[in-house]
Amino acid sequence: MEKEFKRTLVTCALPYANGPIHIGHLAGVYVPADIYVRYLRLRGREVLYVCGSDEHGVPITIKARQQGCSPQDIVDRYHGIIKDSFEGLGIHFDIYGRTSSEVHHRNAAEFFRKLYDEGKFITRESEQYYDPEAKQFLADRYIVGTCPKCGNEGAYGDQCEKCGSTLSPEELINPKSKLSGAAPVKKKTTHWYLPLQDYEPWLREWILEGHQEWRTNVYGQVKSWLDGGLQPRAVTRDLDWGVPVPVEGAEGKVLYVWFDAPIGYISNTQELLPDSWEKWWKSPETRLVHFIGKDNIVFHCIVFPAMLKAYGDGYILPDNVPANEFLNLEGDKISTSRGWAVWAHEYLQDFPGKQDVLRYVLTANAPQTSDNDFSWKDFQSRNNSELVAVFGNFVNRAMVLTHKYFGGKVPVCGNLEDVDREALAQIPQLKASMEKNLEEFKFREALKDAMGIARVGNKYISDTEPWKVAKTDLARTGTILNISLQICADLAIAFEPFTPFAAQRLRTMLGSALNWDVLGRPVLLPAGHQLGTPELLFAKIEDDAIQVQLDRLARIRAEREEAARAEAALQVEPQKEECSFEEFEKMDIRTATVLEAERVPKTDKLLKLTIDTGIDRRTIVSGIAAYYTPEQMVGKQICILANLKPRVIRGIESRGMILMAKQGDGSMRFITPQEAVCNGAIVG
Ligand code: B3M
Ligand code: ZN
Repeated sequence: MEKEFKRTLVTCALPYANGPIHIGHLAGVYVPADIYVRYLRLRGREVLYVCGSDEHGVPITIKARQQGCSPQDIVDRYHGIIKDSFEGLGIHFDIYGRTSSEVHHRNAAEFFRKLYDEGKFITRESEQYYDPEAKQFLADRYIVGTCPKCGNEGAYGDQCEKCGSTLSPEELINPKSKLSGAAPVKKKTTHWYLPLQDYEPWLREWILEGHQEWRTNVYGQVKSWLDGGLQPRAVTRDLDWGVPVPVEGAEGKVLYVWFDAPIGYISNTQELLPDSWEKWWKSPETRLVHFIGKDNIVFHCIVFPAMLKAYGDGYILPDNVPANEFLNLEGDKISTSRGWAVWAHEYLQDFPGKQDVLRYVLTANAPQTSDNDFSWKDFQSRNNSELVAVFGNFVNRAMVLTHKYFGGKVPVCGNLEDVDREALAQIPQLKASMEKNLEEFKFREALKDAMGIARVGNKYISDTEPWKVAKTDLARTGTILNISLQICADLAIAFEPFTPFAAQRLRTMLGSALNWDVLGRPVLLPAGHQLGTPELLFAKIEDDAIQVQLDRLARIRAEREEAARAEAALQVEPQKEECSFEEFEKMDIRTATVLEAERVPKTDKLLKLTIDTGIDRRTIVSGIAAYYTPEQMVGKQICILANLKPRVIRGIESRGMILMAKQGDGSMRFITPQEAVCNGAIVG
């Protein structure tokens, strides 16, 4: 049976304050959460909406090192940027806190301390890499070496970004510390672990039996973790950035970022509501919902609940965790480090006043059940052919015609005809579907319903043609416009969660505050009600604005390909099998000069060279046209293998081979003596 709750606590994953947020974050977590919260508020429900920056963790310390500043500088900078991006997009949390705050440090330390005092942790000694020069234990990310799978020399201790393998630092060949470059040594260290396996039966019952309504991607991931068997999980780290471990003998250790970060939800609530936070966290009448991305599922469904369970004291558990899959960008994985992203703060600069368009497109394409793709062409076409051509166009026609024929006052509604009744009848149905979808976190589908109302309106006004009817029957025109305006009011409500800026403009135009309950009722705006001035809700996005974005991405792609090529060029082949001196002696390598050169017709690769070998003049066909023009070759002294068995290439007999140095990316350069020598000198 559905439980009745009095209030809802909505949390959004706390973004790491080590970079700005991008459309992947927005589509996966923040836009759906915001839709949900706005919807609940429209319905008059009691909601608390909590988020904040996650300001600990190794990536932040690495970024600080790269930029030559302190971790605090990094989190201060990105906390501000991220907070402003959310505000700019209409995502207004009740509190956007930070885990570097004093309240949080105190809270997280107290949380650890209680579990520690109650013997809820186990300790384990292990050997970990240590930098003897920097005198510091090394997080996996701080160790680089050669990938055992693909030979990439820049693989990290946890992952090779080249071949995508997950690694452990032990697997790296020639590991080096990123701090000092020294070879790390193994050193013993002790850490505290939460024995997750003890919570397994309870987790099974609570989630696998009790929450079968959770999204299949979430439920499935939880099930496979549980079926795989849970292991003790370290909750401390050897690091100097984070919440210090509050027990004796733990100098130089901090809480693991995934231990302190979820406590951040509680800390932020406390900071906002020092006197009443407990009603949000410890009342069975509160429904807790975590919005997150799929990579955070294990922490929110297994680790944090186990922590809360261990702590006891009446903490509630999430009633749902609607995690999304990932959003790709133009067919490629979004990657912060490679710059392959659309950043929220840049979008707001490039498309001022178009926050709704991004919210709309990210919802229409939400990666709810599987990864999905964002493309700029789709962005443009959804704006132009949906928001502008359907929603905006309908509202504009209704408003402008009412001003034209009725002085901007809602006209009287006369007798209804079938076409009127049919249009009106669809709205409550769409509303019911929308409610169901929103309650079930199906935001993409709910948006379709909302757009369905706009389509009903747009079709209705096109079919009834009030601008024509006005020539003969002004009363009927009034009825049509009355109905159209009621639908406009429905839209102002239905779109509030999705496109809040446009919804607000529409309310202002309609001169009415509207709540969810009236959506779909016959009269939202009474006859005689004075409307405001019509203005366009959405504007067309032209090709050039899209081209700017495509060009930017093309530049990033080109730079990335160039970097990959440059890196490939440096890859060298392993040494070949041994050969004897006699075998080598058989090869007649000697100097020669190119006398003539021309392209071999109908090929891109081949040059036909006439060569003075010192012993004769001959023709050699060589595959170097991609690297040298015929003009560049003429007069050059080169080395050739003279006694290679002749071959006929493209109908030309080639006698010998030009010696080339070939790099890892396939590019070639010919070998030339350091100083000019006579042709025919033996090389060996
Ligand atoms: N800082 C966000 C991430 O994985 C991570 C979430 C913490 S939520 C408590 O992007
Ligand atoms: Zn690799």
